[in-house]
Amino acid sequence: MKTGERPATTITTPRAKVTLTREQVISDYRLAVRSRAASELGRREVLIGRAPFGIFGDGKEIANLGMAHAFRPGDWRSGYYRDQTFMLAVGIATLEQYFAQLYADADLGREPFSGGRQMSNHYATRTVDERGHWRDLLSTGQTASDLSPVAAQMPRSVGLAWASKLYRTSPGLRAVAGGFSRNGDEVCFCTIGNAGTSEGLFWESINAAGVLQVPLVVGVWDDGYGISVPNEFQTTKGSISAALAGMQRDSGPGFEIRVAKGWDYLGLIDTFAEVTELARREHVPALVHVVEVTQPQGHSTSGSHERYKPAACASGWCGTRSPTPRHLTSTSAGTGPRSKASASARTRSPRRRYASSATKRRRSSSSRRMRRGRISRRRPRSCAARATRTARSSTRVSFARWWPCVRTAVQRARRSRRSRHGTGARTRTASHRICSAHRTPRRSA
Ligand SMILES: Cc1ncc(C[n+]2csc(CCOP(=O)(O)OP(=O)(O)O)c2C)c(N)n1
Ligand SMILES: [Mg+2]
Repeated sequence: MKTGERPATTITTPRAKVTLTREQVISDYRLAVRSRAASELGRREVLIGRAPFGIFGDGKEIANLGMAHAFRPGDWRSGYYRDQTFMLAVGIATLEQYFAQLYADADLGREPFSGGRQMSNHYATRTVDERGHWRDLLSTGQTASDLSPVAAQMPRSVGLAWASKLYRTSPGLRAVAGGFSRNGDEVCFCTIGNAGTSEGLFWESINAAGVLQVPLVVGVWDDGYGISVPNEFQTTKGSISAALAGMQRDSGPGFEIRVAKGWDYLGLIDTFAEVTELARREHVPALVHVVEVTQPQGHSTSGSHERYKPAACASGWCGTRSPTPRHLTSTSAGTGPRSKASASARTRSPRRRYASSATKRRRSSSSRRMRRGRISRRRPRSCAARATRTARSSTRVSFARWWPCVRTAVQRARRSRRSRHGTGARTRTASHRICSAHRTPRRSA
């Protein structure tokens, strides 16, 4: 752009020709930042004992947005716990509901997905109303209830996509399709993590979808790890798209397989739009392998990924670009994409990367201290200490101050939970019991 020239007000993606206005782009950016702030605040709420457990979608924001642009009312999602940005983008969830679920709020008005019975980031929409009558499933987006066993969403996503096929091809069904299907145009969007693709359910489902030729779009969010296990140790060729290459459709039926980068906003929108159009129009299944997504806070609130990932990965970069700006990754100080740490993480061999020399040094020093009886291996850190650490690392990035809407959501969810259970109720929650257990002094042998 030349100096003095007005910036373009729209941008069009190269292949699928999706046109985005400047307002749409800014609104996506805001949503990504809010979602990241919600993940950070969510973790903090768990570590200070206000919520029992958390698993979040940080690092997957842009991939989620890419998929959300292709989603239409009447479509289905069958996914896993990294889809909060998608759910916010397509309007199935709000930030208030997200925090209500984190606090396990039993009120269905506030936590409509499961009334506090599911883990965080587990969503669901209803197919029937209070009187047991079918709802109009074409007026809004739908999601099947999230399941905790890895890859359990896969067979169900094939079923949902197959339903579209049957509505299009079966005359008997077409006659009763009102409120369920418009000529079988509905697509099922399925999401799964890279490690989830090692499950048998994944392979059976992909094969079935390829044989049946159903409108299924699978997004694989690949952060390179399944908790602590890197791709090299569990996926043939270290890449699910490479392993599935033989399923790529050529002259005959098969899968449309694409690779996209988790930080490439326009590329993701373009890729998902293209394959979704194919799935909708011709019922060709597709898989988008989204690589270079990050996981800046680690797997869940039940662990510390600093213990098993190289420093660059644990800080959210892993030798790639972060899907949100650098200052938003709370622990990323000094480890940008071109830093020595990330460069060395890229070039190290898998086994060496798995246990870096820094990790080995730390392990051997802590085992020396353990032998001398200074620390005990299993001593749990107190919740208070963990909370202080988190609060300290977050002072640099004060999301709550920057993004009042996230703060309002968290406060509203807290307040309504308190008004229902009374202020003392928190002391009786599972989360508090967990925290008390952490505070219990450990007797060392
Ligand atoms: C059948 C089954 N085995 C193991 C687990 C424990 N588990 C939960 S998440 C997870 C790792 C999933 O990794 P990945 O699919 O890469 O998703 P990510 O969390 O990295 O996004 C494991 C092993 C489980 N929930 N279900
Ligand atoms: Mg993973």
